[in-house]
Amino acid sequence: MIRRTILRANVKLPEKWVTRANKELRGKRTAESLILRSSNGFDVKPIYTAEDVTVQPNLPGEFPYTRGVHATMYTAKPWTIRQYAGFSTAQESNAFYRQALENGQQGLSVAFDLATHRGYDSDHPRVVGDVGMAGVAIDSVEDMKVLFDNIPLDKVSVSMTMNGAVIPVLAFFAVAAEESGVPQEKLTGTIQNDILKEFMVRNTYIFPPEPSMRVIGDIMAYFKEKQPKFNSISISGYHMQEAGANQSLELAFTIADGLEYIRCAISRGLTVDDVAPRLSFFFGIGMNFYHEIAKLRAARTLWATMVKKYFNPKNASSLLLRTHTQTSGWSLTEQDMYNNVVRTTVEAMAAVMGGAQSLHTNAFDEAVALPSKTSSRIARNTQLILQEETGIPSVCDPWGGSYMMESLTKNLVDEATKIIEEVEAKGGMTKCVVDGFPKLRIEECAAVKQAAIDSGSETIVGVNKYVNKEDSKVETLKIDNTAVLKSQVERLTALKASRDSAKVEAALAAITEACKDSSKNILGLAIEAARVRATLGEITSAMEAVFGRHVAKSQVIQGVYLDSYSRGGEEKAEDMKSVRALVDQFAAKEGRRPRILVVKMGQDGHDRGAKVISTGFADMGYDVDIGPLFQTPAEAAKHAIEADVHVVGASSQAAGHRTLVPQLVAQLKAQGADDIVVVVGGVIPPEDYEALYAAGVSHVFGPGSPIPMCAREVIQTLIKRQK
Ligand code: SCD
Repeated sequence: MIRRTILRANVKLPEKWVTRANKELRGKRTAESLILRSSNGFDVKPIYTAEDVTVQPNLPGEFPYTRGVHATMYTAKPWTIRQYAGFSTAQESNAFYRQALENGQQGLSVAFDLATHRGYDSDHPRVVGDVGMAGVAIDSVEDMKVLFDNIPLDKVSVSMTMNGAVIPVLAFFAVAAEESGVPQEKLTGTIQNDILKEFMVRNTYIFPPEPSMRVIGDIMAYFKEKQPKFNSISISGYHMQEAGANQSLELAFTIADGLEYIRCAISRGLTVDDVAPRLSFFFGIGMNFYHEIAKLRAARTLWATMVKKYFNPKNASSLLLRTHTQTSGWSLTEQDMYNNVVRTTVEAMAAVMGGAQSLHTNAFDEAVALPSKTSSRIARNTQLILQEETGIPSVCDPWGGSYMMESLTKNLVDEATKIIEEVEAKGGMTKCVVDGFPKLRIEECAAVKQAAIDSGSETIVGVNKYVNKEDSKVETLKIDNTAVLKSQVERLTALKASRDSAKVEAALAAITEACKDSSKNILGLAIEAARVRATLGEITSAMEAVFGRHVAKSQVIQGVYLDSYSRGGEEKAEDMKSVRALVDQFAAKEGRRPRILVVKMGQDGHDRGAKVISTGFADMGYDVDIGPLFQTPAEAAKHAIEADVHVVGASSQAAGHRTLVPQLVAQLKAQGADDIVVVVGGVIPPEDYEALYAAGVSHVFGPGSPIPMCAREVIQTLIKRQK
């Protein structure tokens, strides 16, 4: 949210209330001016009455499940406390999981490092900066066995966030369980396996969209036969919200993705009832409290209604939208970091009041680093307190029947239905993802939101209002990337020396053949390969030989940042103008506009920051190039030189900057271009600033830096260099 709006024809306020409100307001403003325009585009009224409720919801456990998928909800079993974690080596992550389970965590949720996500073994030259950083490094079944050592996989359900390299990871998990005495049919848990949203926002894909959908079909078919208690996909809106989507877009694209996965299953000869009961969901929960509760209620309603309409299942379980939720990582701020505990608590309350099945609460320091022991404990305890101290779980759907909540839920259902119908009319989500329309809609939303924050029309306490002038440094967790890398490489070398290479080669060749022949199941063959100790990189390469590796195209959206920022008032519009004037001054002398290349190096695909910066800088008069994702420092330097840029802006969200940015500066120097200014932005802990400056970086912009301020500092540096 939110800006004031004027009364629209379809927004009615009760007359009696308007009279009373106007009297209270004593002419300073009108009752109608209290209506807010939500970021979803519909109006939020200051008062709701029975007249706003056109649909009375059914009971929890009844179609369309608006009030919950179970009749008893948390009164019989509260949501699962499932903290997403993983870092460094399998051994260190295993110790962390065991301690978390002892201290009240109820399910596991594994975070893999970016090398694993993208299907590279730890010794691959493209991943030096990524191994063990944003998650745990897994190269083979041996690592997976260490990861779950002494964790009973027949009792603890395990979620794994893996999409690109889903085949080798599932294969390693099945074999690790089997070798610890737990057969596949007993395994409970969830694999994220939601490739469509990867192409839209998260970017840890490996293969192009069509073969990626084939892989998903293989997994659904395999699970139906062999791993029936495992949820085959966690259809995720979370990453859309993190990338900037508002609730309507998040809802609509997520539900539309789900419909597409059912179609994918049907196209392989499965039925809706073979797969839909094991499809699960995942939504982000941000600071828009009422709307987030309404969103989960709307999601259940939409899913049940749409699945019934399009597939008419026989099994009622096919209609149930069961969902994991995570508090918003994007809402966390580096400034005045302890405020994040409060934000996470409010978001967690929205998740559970919305009836989520499972929840991850973010740690307060995740704006800049992986969570420390202390911040992880506070995050977990936030949920334990909600479960055991507040009484919140003692009532099913506590907001049910609220005039406001029922009205917001219906608005969201209506708004999302329109978008889903637009997607369906375009031929479904795979087609839309290929032509890029959902991605652009989300990026546009992100730019508008960032401009609203930068201009102050949307408040973030401690960032653009009530800024804390005192130093509030927080100790953060550091991963020694070089030590993890060394240990992984040693383990890989030992593994390769001890296995039967002829068996490995035969197993990999069978995978390659299966990729050419859709009657074969790739997952079944990957499990055979895992048994003989093929590595993650090898299994991926065996598939890549047929499928190829996907390369995405990047586009810069123009105009929306300027438009939204200027709405922050005259002072803000002037601010933008003064940056543009500096840009023009530079251009007049230089004979061309300042040119910036925005790069993402390593396997970090979080590109919201890069996209928003590109849009903002373009709106302030810069020429902007966006580099392709996943560049090495040498490739980024070459690109910068070829594009003849004045500045390279490296955006880093996954801790790779410590290794990759100094390499970028060195590469520019080595290629004779040390006149190119290097700036860095994103999730950069303050204690890393000095090392970056020492390496030759000119500016570091941490989370929450307003774009006009960044654009001004960069252009001032360029002007100084002109003299
Ligand atoms: C629950 N049960 C009940 C009940 N409540 N039965 C009767 N009455 C009630 N009131 C039953 C359920 O039916 C189920 O049994 C069992 O109890 C377990 O409950 P559940 O509700 O299914 O809970 P859980 O096992 O925890 O599963 C929750 C999901 C699952 C379905 C949502 O998919 C899940 O755990 N997802 C987590 C995904 C995750 O961790 N993602 C992290 C992503 P049956 O099964 O027999 O029916 C992180 C991420 O991407 C971060 C960002 C990034 O990396 O980019």
